Amino acid sequence: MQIMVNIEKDIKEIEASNPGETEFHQAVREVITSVKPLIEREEKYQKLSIIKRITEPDRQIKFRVTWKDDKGNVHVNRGYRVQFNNSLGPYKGGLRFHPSVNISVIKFLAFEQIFKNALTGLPIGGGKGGSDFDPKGKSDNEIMNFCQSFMNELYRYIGPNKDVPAGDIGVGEREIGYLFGQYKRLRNAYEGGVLTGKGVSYGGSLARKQATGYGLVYFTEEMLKENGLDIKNKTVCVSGAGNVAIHAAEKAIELGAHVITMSDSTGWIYDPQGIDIKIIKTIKEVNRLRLSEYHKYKPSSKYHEGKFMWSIPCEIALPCATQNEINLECVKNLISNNVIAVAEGANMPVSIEGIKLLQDNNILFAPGKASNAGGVSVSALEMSQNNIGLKWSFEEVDIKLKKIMTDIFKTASSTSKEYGKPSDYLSGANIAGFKKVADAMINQGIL
Ligand code: NDP
Ligand code: 2IT
Repeated sequence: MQIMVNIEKDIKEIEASNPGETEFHQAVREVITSVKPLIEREEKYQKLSIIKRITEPDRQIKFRVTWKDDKGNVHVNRGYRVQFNNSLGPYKGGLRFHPSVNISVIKFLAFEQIFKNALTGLPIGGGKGGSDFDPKGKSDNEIMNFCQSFMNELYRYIGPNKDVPAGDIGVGEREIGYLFGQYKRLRNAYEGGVLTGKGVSYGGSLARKQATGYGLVYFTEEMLKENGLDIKNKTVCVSGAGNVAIHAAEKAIELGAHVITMSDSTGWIYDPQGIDIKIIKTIKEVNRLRLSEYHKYKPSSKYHEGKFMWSIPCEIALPCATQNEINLECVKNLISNNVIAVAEGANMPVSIEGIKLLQDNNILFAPGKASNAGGVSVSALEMSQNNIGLKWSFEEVDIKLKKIMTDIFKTASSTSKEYGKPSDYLSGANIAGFKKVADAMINQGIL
């Protein structure tokens, strides 16, 4: 017997009790709408108020971060850690340092992380944190001061079996190093598994840096394969020029794709001859400069100031910058240029209306919580290596990553079929992730 559910009423109530949190509302709407067929199938989810429970974080921590710049001026930023759900393992998720960070952004990211982490099949719960601190233009010393002050407060709430942060926008190996150093000093203990994305010489996993971007391409390959297609010789547009974008482009090129765009927060480049990823690494990773520099190395390329609107024709789109970077207008540009697949490297880069238009036009769509899960997966492998005191080779980790991404794809695909929505990988991923977390919550009692 099918159960009557009023999903819209639940969503409206969640919106009303979290006023103004637009990104969080968007993530909740996307997940809750697509799990309707699951809620209708089994009475227990409604009876035990799972929607209300799963959308309310275990706790939300907000704190002051005071730090001194190189001129001696004192600054105050706000720090956050949202510990959303630990039914499957310790809270796990990155830290984002960006001026746009607020409680809504951190909650949406932590909420997505719960289901992403469930899909990996590894024992990790969902959390996220960060600060409205802007790392742009700051000296190394200022970054270190900020990270140390941030950890002076955060250390009380985290631990290898409690909550394990990692990187995200604005937080890479350098920042994780400073955060880890301060945690170690405050605890007077070497607890390697408290943070992931560490430098490889002190407990970091090989292939963690590459994992999100490579994993995105492994997932995309699987999705194309199921639909009789191949990434080889395809034209690919990538957005972003950070950790995820660089390694997605690198792997796509290695597999024979033709990557022709990348972007950053000030502009975008179009290189019809194909992006040279070595040049991008020199500009963004080594020198921390703007993408406009690329033209100096490759005069045949073109730099455009402003937001990338996905107006360059491509067959595969890999958005790897930030949330809502692909609005309806961008989707219309992609469709009019005959795109065949859009796979999310960033978290929630395509708006809800954008996803609908893509799916209505039968364009393959890979949802971020499935397709960008490679990073957190290798983070969990880093925790395992720290636990057992061993280090796996790059190849060993890469093979495990590929298998995890293939399994996530298979789960999303088979679940989409099981619930009557074949090739709707968004519904498949959301239902599979949600079911796993909800069932664990139910088994662990009313908490
Ligand atoms: P980085 O900080 O390394 O890179 C982010 C890139 O996106 C930069 O090129 C940045 O421009 C650009 N960007 C950031 N914000 C904006 C904005 N508001 N408008 C335009 N461009 C912007 O971050 P990551 O590569 O780590 O993260 C990218 C995305 O991937 C995020 O959505 C993140 O949540 C997601 N993600 C990251 C994972 C990871 O392991 N790192 C794992 C899974 C998902 P600029 O160079 O000018 O700063
Ligand atoms: O969004 C994400 O999955 C990340 N930023 C990575 C999280 C992690 O704990 O490695």
